[in-house]
Amino acid sequence: MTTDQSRTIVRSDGGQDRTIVRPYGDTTGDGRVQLSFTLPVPYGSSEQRARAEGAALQLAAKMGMDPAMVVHAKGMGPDFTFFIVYGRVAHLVDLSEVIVAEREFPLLPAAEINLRIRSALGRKLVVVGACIGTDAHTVGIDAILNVKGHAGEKGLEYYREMRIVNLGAQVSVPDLVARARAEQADAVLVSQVVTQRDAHVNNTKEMAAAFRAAGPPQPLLVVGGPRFTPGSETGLGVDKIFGKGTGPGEVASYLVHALAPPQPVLAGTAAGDSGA
Ligand code: B12
Repeated sequence: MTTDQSRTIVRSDGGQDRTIVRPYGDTTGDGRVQLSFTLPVPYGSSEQRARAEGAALQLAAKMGMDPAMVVHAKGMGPDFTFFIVYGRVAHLVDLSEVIVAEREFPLLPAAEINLRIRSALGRKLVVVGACIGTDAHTVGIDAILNVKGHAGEKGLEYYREMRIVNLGAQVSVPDLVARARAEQADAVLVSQVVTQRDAHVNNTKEMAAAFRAAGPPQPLLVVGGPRFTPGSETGLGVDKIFGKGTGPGEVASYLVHALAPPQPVLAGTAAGDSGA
């Protein structure tokens, strides 16, 4: 069955799986989207306002919004204007072409994580964490490391078999490398939230290069922050990238996946653990 708003596939059981969808504003499939952006144009006099809104509409038209209307415009200082534009796009989304990256490791309960560390390392797994460069946004790294955790999940400090050293904000790369070596870190967890002028990318590359230059032993390098794209590890020279909405349990599971592989179970031994 085909409609002008979306293509649907009729299943043999009579149900419908929609594979082609369009954005929805007022009515289903009407193609309406909302876009916000800033232009370096003033929004002072009535003439400037008219020109600014015309500029916004020109951009919207070039992006394929037709019709489009400026639903909000606000001067940002004397030389800039922030806009919200609402309009229709003709583009279709094919859900069958959406690729969802699968996690390459299983999510494990805390008891199993502790057991894996004990069996594989025979000691605590050492994690050193920090916000590097000038970045002072510690809430994200604290959400992962602090015992209170994030969104109902306990942080890494909760895990009995992990030793966490949280260095806090604005740690320089040389200080991080020196401390990681002094603590004999198995993993270094770095947070980068500020992305202006690609600070997060540059700081991450600098950090990875510094650890490489320091020579072995190389800790596992894990970086996170809301504007990183998971999967971009190779270009940044690190082992793992985590993006927005990461939970501490996911990070703990990754750490044992990478550093504490499952050990062969010997006949006659029972694997039990009371918890974290
Ligand atoms: C709180 C906050 C602050 C606080 C920070 C307090 C603190 N101790 O952290 C204060 C007031 C100090 C601050 C200052 C500034 N801020 Co600020 N701040 C925010 C705000 C409102 C919330 C950030 C936050 O706490 N999020 C909650 C945490 C839990 O989320 P998260 O960081 O994304 O972390 C999660 C994941 O990303 C991931 N994760 C993060 N790190 C890591 C690390 C690892 C290893 C792993 C595995 C996962 C992981 O896991 C976490 C849990 O899911 C954001 C806007 C916003 N709504 O996001 C702006 C924001 C981040 N700030 C911004 C800016 C510009 C600044 C300032 C430059 C402002 C100024 N002109 O002074 C300064 C910079 C200070 C500095 N030197 O860094 C911009 C950044 C723009 C950009 N993209 O670069 C934002 C986006 C606001 C904005 N829209 O403009 N800020």
